[in-house]
Amino acid sequence: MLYQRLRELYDQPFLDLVSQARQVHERHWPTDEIQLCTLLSIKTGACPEDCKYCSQSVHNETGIESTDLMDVEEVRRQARIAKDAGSGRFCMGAGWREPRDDAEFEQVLAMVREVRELGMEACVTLGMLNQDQAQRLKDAGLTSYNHNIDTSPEYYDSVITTRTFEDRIETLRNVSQADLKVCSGGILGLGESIDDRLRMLEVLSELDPQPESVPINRLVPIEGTPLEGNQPVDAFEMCRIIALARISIPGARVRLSAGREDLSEEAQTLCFFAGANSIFYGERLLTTGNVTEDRDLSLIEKLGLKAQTDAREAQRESDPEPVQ
Ligand code: SAM
Ligand code: DTB
Ligand code: SF4
Repeated sequence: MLYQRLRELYDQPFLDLVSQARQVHERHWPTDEIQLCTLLSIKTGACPEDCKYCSQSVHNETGIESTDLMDVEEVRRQARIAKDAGSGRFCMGAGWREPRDDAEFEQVLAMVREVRELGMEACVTLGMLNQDQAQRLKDAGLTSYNHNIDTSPEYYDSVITTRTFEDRIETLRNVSQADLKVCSGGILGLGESIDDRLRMLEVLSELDPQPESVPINRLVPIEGTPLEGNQPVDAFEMCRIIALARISIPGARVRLSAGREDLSEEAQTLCFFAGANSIFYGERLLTTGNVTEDRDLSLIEKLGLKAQTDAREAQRESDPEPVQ
């Protein structure tokens, strides 16, 4: 969807925007269902990239402990625990610029196979990917590859300088060419303008094919990063962007991602109403905490939602109708 149209939608009164997003949501998705995704950091820290928000970059002095790549057995154990706790998707993240074609990549392929064997959706985020690597992940049974564009092309250089926006798009192209689904979204609260947020959604919605899932993260400010003192993103702002993501990418799972810990249950509910139908579930994200499972399950129950626990694709209209 083009910037101008996104701007018009955005400039409406809040409730009008949310109401339109809800209509789109109702046409494309079951309204009582939420996807629960569990994150696991399979290799933490010592990352050469200079992403200004990230605890894992060597350029930031955050004091997190770096780890080697996790054993396949341990990943299997964690995935099993996640499945037993009701999670339907297992997302594994590595603090890499890109994977090398070595034994460690083989190890990641083995992790993907294990997760798929448990009947969960499997997603990995390993940094930049070439076509051959994408194909090997596809062959191992990977459901989706996460690679966020993070922000607008214009603001990108203010956040990351060690690789370009175009590099990110190329990885997404390689992922799609291997017939893998794309999971791509961004972060709010980096110091970007509203225009940047809309441009980010313009780029995401113009991807062909559109992403299968769109994580909208709210910056988790991390001590020792250049963004540690950033102002928290207002819940209504978060909700507006979720509504726009729902309208412009109707067939995607829109994920209310990092930064839920200090959003009230009411604010999260508003985000669900505006089209978010996925969350990160489990007490940890990658290097920071998350809402506890008990609290999430209690909110899900209060709202009469049910977790989508199997690996099927949710029903959606194959031919999305544009919002007038
Ligand atoms: N190294 C890989 C990469 O950057 O593609 C994968 C891991 S990286 C941590 C995955 C995504 O998590 C980032 O693109 C960013 O959108 C999100 N993220 C990282 N740190 C964050 C933070 N402090 N707050 C919110 N989102 C964050
Ligand atoms: C995404 O969009 N958000 C996740 C996942 N994809 C890999 C990561 C959130 C990280 C939050 C900060 C941390 O725990 O280090
Ligand atoms: Fe490395 Fe990914 Fe963190 Fe950037 S976001 S520093 S690439 S782990």
